[in-house]
Amino acid sequence: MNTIEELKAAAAQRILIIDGAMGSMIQPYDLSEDDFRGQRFADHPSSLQGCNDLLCLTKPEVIHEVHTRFLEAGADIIETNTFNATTICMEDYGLESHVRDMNLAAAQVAVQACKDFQKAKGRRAYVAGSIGPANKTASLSPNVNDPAFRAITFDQLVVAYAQQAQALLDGGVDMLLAETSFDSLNMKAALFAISKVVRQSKREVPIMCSVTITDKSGRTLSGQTIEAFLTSMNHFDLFSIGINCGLGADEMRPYVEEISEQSSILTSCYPNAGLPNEFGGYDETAAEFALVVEDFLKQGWLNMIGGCCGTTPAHTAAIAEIVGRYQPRIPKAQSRRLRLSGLERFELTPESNFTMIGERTNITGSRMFRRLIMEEKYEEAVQVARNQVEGGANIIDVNMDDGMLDGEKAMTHFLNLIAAEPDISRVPVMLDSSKFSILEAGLKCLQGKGVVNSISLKEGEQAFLEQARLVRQYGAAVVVMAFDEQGQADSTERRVAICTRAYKLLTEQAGFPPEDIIFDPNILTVGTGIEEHANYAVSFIEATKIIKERLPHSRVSGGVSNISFAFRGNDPVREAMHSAFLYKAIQNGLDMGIVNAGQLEVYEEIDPELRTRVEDVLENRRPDATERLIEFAESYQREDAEEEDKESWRDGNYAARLGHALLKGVTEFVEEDVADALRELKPIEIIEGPLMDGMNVVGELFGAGKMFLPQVVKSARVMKKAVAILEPLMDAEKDGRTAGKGKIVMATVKGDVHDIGKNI
Ligand code: THG
Repeated sequence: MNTIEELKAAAAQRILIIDGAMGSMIQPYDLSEDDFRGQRFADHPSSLQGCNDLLCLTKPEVIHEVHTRFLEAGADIIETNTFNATTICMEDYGLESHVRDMNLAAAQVAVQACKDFQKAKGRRAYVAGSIGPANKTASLSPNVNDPAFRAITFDQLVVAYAQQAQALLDGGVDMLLAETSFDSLNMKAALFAISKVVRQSKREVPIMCSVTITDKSGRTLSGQTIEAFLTSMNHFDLFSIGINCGLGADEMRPYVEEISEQSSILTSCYPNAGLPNEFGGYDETAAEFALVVEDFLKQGWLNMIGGCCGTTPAHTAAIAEIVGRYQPRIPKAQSRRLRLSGLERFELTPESNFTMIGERTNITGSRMFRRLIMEEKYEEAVQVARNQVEGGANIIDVNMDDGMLDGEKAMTHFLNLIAAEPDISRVPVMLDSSKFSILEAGLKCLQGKGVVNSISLKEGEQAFLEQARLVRQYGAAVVVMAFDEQGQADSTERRVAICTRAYKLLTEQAGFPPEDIIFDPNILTVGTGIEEHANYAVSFIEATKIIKERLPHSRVSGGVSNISFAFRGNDPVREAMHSAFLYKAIQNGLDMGIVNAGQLEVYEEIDPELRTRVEDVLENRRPDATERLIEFAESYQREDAEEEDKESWRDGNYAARLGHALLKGVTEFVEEDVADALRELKPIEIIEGPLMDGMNVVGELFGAGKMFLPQVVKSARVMKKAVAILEPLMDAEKDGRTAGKGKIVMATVKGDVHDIGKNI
């Protein structure tokens, strides 16, 4: 049995115990500057007192003793004294060049302690090589004036973590524990480094991963929710995932529960001994600690339990006394779903209607965005991203492909900037480039789980597999374009054949889970007047349907605005084409699309004559379809030029205007229209009359698949705004008449699609 099998077997039998704090155990030894220095560092130019990681070299007997005390108290797993033993942290002491020795020595002393203990007591214990988060974060700028600045990069972290992991493994640790993650990008860099080192070592090593939540926001320091964190780490074949440090057990409770709920692997938890007192000390006694922790065990949330800051062998012993009474958690299989993350998780559920990917942050797809980037007007460029998210984009597509630009640099700079905007970075990023080096530069900036757009079989299987494996190591999902050595697929058969071939390669050879694969069967331009193009939309939709049937768990996406390039300059016609295309494509299984979020026409609202002519083109229904659309489009162009059509809805009565605003999600005129309505109706009558009428239309269209969820959410925003105006008026009316407001309690299943309705 290798270590993984051995530990898995043990964890299936019982809850394993992780040791307690190293730092607070070293303090009582009262070690002097000379003790820290020992002989080896007697002449070191700067002070070394307090550099605990150094003690494995200069006072190994102390560290051996601490390990032994935790083992005697009942620990199954002890952590090496290497939390800060990276070149990054050791720079503070000028000890970078001794990092390998520190880790080797720390591993050896811990392994020796386990061996000695086993000899004496006959019980096998394990050594986990501790890898801390480092003292610099890759996702946040320490400089308020320069939000794109980073004190450390992904690449620098990978080098440092790889060196540490290598030394720990060479020193003989049984497993690695990347812990106290306050920034998922740091953690992803650690896992990236570890996977490289472990692959080279040809050993199978259990890798544990642990996050920390530092305040009551329930988010990591870099802003991720627990769900988003779990999603960001999901690509890695971890032995266990859990939470430590930051909080005492009591405050950790909801997060422990969440991790337990949402992980398909073993879970761990090692809290501090309460919150620190005003002197930075920890007061929670072993008995108090055990009392809280016992409830976690009773709930069946954990497979491993231990202590972090301030916990002593007494705490370990208190845990050891109770663990035997409880069964270890049985990990739950999670459903196969595409899960992405920014600061928050984005999940495609079976109920997900349509996912919008904002297309505007693309310098090849927007003249404005291109100009802003070229002129380095990044602040305004960030605003473009924000507008997409506000317009309903669930993901934003970022493209910096231009011959005149350092694409890697621009991608990095822009992503670092939006990382500082929580209202933007809450959504996942889709990295869009035809250059793999730009995609890779982008991957190094995302703490969340993003999407690479795209890879293909253009350069053959080997390059495809290499890129896919790398994407996976960075922890992203992937868009695969229907492109192969012969070129772009434009028939249904070729579209399906290439996607099928890619699916097999990805799932069978690159270790890609099918739910992380998004196929793009090429949305190509129709209405060009070229006969070979006439069937492009039909074929895309046919291929979509077949792909969804034959390639389980995969998703289909496409660049929707491509379809209408032939009508450039005529936005009403283009929007009608997008909307009619989406209506059909979504019915046939299209899951997501790169679109101009916020500017999608509602299908039912398209002028019926225009719609017929558009659908004739899209569905390739008649040989003169394109001609007839062009003819009709000309009249549209004129109208559009007069800017008449767009605002004509403002001429209707207030009921019609409110109905229109609800349908289209226009919040701009709500005050005006509500004020008008108030001249004739009481507040409650406005809500029950024109507003509810409008929402009923929205509801019917949604039920019929003619509006998608993001559009409905925009309608709901209009409703909310109108009600917010009316509510105080109703309260004023009621004053003195009724005995106070009633309360409505609304409950839905957490995570269920109905939450949306409740929350808005
Ligand atoms: N598949 C995948 N990725 C893609 C595409 C795809 N990425 C790029 C593109 N296609 C999708 N994005 C856009 C973005 C903008 C436009 C079209 C597709 C667009 N722009 C206006 C135009 O060119 O007329 C620009 C108008 C302006 O300058 O403001 O239409 O298919 N995987």
